[in-house]
Amino acid sequence: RWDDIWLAGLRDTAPSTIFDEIISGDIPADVVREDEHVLAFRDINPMAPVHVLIIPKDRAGLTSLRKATAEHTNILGRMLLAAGEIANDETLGFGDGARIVINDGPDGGQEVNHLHVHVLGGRKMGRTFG
Ligand code: DGP
Repeated sequence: RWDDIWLAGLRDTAPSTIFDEIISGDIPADVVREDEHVLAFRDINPMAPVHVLIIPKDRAGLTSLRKATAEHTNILGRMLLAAGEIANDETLGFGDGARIVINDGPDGGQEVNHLHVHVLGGRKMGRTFG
């Protein structure tokens, strides 16, 4: 059907990743928040006292931010709003600030091909981006 073809076109055919297994519950994760659209959980290899990853539950085309289109405006907004709220919640009692990062593509330091926003906090961040 036409809408199946349309939806297929929006979908990313890249192989599934470990994050799909976290979404399905096959691999456990320390979940910070979950709703219909986004899942947030603690990074297994934290780079700061607070290190949370926010991912879209439906990857639909979003292995990487560079693949995003206007179709993804809603989920991108939800992810950034969640990032701000989680940064506030998780850094209560620490200073004033957090770092919100998206690594994009191999040369951007992205290792898992499922769009994710890093929320880092609980320590003062340096100015270097590696
Ligand atoms: P990036 O390099 O931006 O693709 O970040 C991927 C992050 O995902 C990295 O900081 C480690 C984290 N990570 C990888 N595998 C797992 C996992 O199985 N569980 C959790 N909680 N985090 C993971």
